[in-house]
Amino acid sequence: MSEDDLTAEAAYESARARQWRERLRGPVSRRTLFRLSAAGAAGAGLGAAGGLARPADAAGPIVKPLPPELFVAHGTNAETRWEAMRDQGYLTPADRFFVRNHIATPLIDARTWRLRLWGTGLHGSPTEERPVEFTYEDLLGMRAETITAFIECTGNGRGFFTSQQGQQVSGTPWKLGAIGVARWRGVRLASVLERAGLTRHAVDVLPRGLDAEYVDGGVNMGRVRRPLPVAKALKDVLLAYEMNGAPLPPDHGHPVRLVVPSWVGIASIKWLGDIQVSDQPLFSPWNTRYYRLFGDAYPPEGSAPLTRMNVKSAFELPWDATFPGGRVHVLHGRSWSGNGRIRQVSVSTDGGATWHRAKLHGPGHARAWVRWQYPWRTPSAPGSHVLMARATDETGATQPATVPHNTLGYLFGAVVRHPVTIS
Ligand SMILES: Nc1nc2c(c(=O)[nH]1)N[C@H]1C(S)=C(S)[C@@H](COP(=O)(O)O)O[C@H]1N2
Ligand SMILES: [Mo]
Repeated sequence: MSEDDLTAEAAYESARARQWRERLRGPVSRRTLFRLSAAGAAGAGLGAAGGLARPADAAGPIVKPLPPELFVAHGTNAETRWEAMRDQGYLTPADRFFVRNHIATPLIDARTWRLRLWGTGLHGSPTEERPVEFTYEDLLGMRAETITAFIECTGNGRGFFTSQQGQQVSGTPWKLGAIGVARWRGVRLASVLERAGLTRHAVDVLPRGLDAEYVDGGVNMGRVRRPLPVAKALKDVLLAYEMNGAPLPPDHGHPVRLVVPSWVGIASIKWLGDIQVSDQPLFSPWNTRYYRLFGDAYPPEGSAPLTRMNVKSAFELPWDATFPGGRVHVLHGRSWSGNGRIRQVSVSTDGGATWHRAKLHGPGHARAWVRWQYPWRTPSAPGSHVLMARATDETGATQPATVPHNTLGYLFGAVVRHPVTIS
């Protein structure tokens, strides 16, 4: 099967990409385009006819400081160092919350920002040119709701496909730091959809970011957007304008982002600009060519689009941590699952030969993580050891020893082997 036939949707996407390239050669000169993209606003001059907000001026890929003791930088992305969570409470502070940017953080003025809803799933089928609009003030004036939830990149743990399983995958080689838990405050997407005139026939919503268009391998995929079924949109999705009690920072979606609890991070669209609401199923590259499982274990068009995250655990330790021998050292960590609460965590300090129950403590929100600890009597002789943590959630889902390969390296849910040294 040729790549063109991957799926009907993929063929549609590549046809659209071709049309896009043809448009680029049209009225707007290459020079102008270069200037626009240099400003992080490629396509602003082309998209204007659509009546959508122009992508805002971009800053660097990431605006906030990324001190090396808090983050590991990966190009336009940065992962939290787990040791930076050791002295923290339940939540991940914004200064150490991981950042996953397809392109770059745009700076958007909340005063001129508008959320635009349009499509055949709304009464009167408002068009993209004449959408239903909400200002930032409009949203602040609606009933607020607060939820504690993780946002986790679908590729969190991707690096372990290679380091533990010897497999090639593409994408950012995260360890386990592409997750954070925050208290998000905002308005329910359900309330906004209702006000905009949601019909009984709506099936999908397609939220889209205001960051620049994403180009992959020379193909312009358009702005970051991923369809969400109406059922999930109405269930527990938030349009968040606050993170941990402060206005949403630029890198995390200012002025408004989606928070789609328990689901793959890509669903939680940042810098939200518009939402198409449709009475037909919607597609974008983010539910056709990305965020499905591809590879020998999966059908050629990939698995179904990914939704819930899986079970994972991490120690609040540096990679290759060093301990003095012959003492009791309390190991701390956190475990989480997109299926709900964590029921049990076991720790092995001998590479998986024996397992011991960890003690769970503090809150264990269904859509976030639980903290745990285990007192380890360190061996007296110097040497290398492997620590492992394995969680089981309320549905009985647990962490296996290995996971089947997928080419994009998503959902690495196997037990991670954490190397430490006794000095
Ligand atoms: N507009 C937009 N939304 C986006 C992204 C993006 O690049 N652009 N990245 C997505 C991905 S892949 C993830 S994992 C989360 C990361 O959220 P964070 O950067 O606040 O941690 O945002 C999602 N929302
Ligand atoms: Mo992600």
